[in-house]
Amino acid sequence: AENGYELWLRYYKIDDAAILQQYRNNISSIQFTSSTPTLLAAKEELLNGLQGLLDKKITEQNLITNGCILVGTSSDPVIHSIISSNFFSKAGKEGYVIQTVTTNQKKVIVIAGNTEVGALYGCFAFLRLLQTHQNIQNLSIVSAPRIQLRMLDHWDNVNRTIERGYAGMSIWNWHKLPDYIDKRYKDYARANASIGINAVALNNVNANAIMLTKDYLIKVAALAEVFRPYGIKVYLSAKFSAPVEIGGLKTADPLDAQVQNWWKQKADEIYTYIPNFGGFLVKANSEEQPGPQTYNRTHADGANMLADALAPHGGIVIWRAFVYSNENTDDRFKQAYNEFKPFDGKFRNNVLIQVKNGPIDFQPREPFHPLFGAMPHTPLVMEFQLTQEYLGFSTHLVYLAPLFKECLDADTYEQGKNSTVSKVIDGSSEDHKLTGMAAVANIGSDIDWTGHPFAQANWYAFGRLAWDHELSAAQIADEWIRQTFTNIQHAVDTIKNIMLASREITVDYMTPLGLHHIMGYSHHYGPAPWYNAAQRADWNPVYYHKADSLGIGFDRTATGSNALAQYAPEARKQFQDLHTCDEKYLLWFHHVEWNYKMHSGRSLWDELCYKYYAGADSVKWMQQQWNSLKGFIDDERFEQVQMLLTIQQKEAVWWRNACVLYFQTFSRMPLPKGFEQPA
Ligand code: GCW
Repeated sequence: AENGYELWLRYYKIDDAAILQQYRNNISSIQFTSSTPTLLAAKEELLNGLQGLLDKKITEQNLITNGCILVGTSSDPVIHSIISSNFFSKAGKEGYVIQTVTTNQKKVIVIAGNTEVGALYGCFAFLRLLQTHQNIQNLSIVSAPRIQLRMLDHWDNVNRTIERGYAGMSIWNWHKLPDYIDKRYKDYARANASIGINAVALNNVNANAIMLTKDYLIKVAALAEVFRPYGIKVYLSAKFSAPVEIGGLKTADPLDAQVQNWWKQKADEIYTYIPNFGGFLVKANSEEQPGPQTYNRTHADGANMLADALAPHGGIVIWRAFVYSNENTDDRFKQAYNEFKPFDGKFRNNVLIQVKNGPIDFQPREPFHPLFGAMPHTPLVMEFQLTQEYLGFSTHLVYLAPLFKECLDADTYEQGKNSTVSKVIDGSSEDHKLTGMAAVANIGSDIDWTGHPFAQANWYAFGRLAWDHELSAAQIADEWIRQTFTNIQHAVDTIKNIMLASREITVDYMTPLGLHHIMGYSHHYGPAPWYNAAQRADWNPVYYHKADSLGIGFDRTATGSNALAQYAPEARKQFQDLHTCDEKYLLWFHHVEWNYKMHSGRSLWDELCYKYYAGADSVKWMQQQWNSLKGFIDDERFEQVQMLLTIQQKEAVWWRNACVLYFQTFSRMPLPKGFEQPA
C-alpha cells in the first residue's frame, strides 16, 4: 500500500525500460571491503535498493568483475590503488566519492569515503541516482557536506506528546525502551542518513529533568545504539535546574562549585552509557525555562559550565538564543541580539549558539535574524522549523525550501557585500571549524511520519540543504518528487510547480507584505489579528500589526523601535527606507498609511486585499494542478493530498476573510473594484 511509510526511500522496479536496461547492464554484483556495523548497514541498504530497483538478483563477490560495485574506505588497499587521493582529500571526513573506473579490464563503480559513514552516504547517494533515473555509465562524483552538525531537534515529551507536533505521538516509546526496539528507530536512522543528518536531540527544549536520570539514560543509550551505525549522534535537551530537580542540590547556580561538580559527574555518567554522546541542547531563561539568569548569572556562565563538564568527553553545548521576556518592554525583535551580542567571544570553544532563522518566531516570512554576522567569534547554528507551527500544521501543503533559501541567501553585509547568512553558518566567513544547522522535526507516529505527504519534503529538503546549501529549492524538489512519486516528466513538473509556489501562496493568504504573528492565540492555528487578551503583550497579535486609522505595520526604523540598527549599515539600507524596502518585508519595518502608493500603483489597502485574494485563489490553482495528476500517481496518496488541499482552500479563504474584514475596520475603505466583500 502507498501509505508513505517508506518516505523517499522507495525501491520499486524502475518503470522506464531504457533506464532499467542501462542499470542492469552496468550493475551485477557488490563487494564490500569490510563488515563493520556501518558498512553492514550500507550493504543492506544497497542490496535492498538495487534488487528492488533493478528487479534482479545482485550477488556479493570477492572478485572484481564487470559491473561490480566496490564499497569501502580510502584506507582499503584496493580502493586506495584505483582512486586518486585527490578525490579523497576533497571528500573530507564525511563526504564520498563515486567513480566509474576500469581496473584489470573490468568496469566497476567505486563508492567510498575516508570514513565508513562517508561510504554509507555514498551508497545512499548512488541509490538516489538510480531513483531519479540519472545516467550512471561514467560517474565521477565527489561530495562533502558544507556543514558539520546536521541536526534534528525533536520537541518530544516524555509522555509522548510533542510540543507543536502535528503527526501523531512521539516515535520514542520510552515505556518499552530499552528492551523493545521499534522497527521505526532503524527506519528513522536510515531516512536521516540518506540525507546526511548526523545529530538528533531527542527531547523537547522545554525539558524534563527526568531525561538525565539513569532510568532514561539507559533508554537513550538503546536508541543511540540503533543510530550509531548510521553516523547519528544523540543529544539531549538539558534542563538547567536539573541539579535541584533530580540532584537534590539547593541551587543550580552555575558558579556554585557543587553545581559544577554535579554536571561534571552527570556528564561522566552519561558517557558511560553513551560513549558517542553528542552533548546538550539548552533553552534557558526564555518562556519560563530556568537558566543562569535565575541566579543573576549570564548566558556565558551557564553555557560554559556545561561545556566544561562535557569537554573531557568531546561533547558540545548548543545554547539557544531564542530569548525574550515580557518584563523587557523593548521590541521583542531586538531582545536576543541585545542579550547575546555582548557575549561574543566569551563562550568556550565547545559552545555553539543556536539562532532561529528570524527575529520573532518561525513566521511564514521573516527577515534574517540580526545576530547572523554579529557574533564573529562564536559559531552560530541555524535553527529552522520543519513542523509547521505557523504554516498550517500538517494540513497545509507548504514546501519550505524557498523559505530556508531566502534566509541562507540573505546578505548580512557584516564583512562587506556577499557575507551571506549561509557563509556565517558554514564557517567560511568567520573561520569556524565547528558548524551546524538544525531544524525542529515534523516527525511523529503517523504512518507517513509527517502527517502530510508533502511535509516529508521539508524533512528531506532540510537534510539536503544542511549538506549543501548551494542546492536550489527546485533541484531538491525535483529529486524528492522523483524518489517519492514519479519520474514522469510532466508530472514531476506539475508537482514541482505546486511546491515551489506554495510558500509564497501561504504568505499571501496568511501574512502578506510583512505582516507577522497574527495567528490564533496559543495554538497558533488560523487567523486572530484582533486578539488582544494575552497576559503577555508580546503574545498579542495587535502588538505586531499595530493597525490603526492611519495605517498598519511595525515601525522599526529610528522613529520607532530602531531594531534596524542591529543590522549592518548596508543590510539595514535594504529595509529602512519606506520607498525602497522590498514590499515583502514592508510591514515588518514600517507603519504605512492605508493610502500609501505601492510599486504596483495600488494603495496599500488595495494591495493588501489583492494579496489576500491572490493567495486564496492560488490554492484553487494548486488544487487544479493536483487534480490533473490523477492516474500519474497512486490513488491513495493522490486522494489524501486532494482532501488536504480542500481543507487548505477553505482555510485560505478563512484567513483572507478574517484578515480583510478585521483590517477594514481600521482602513474603513471598500474592497478594490471587482472584489467580492466577504460576508
Ligand atoms: O515557537 C515557540 C513555540 C513554543 C516553543 C518555543 C521555542 C519549545 O510556540 O512551543 O517551545 O517557540 O522555540 O522554544
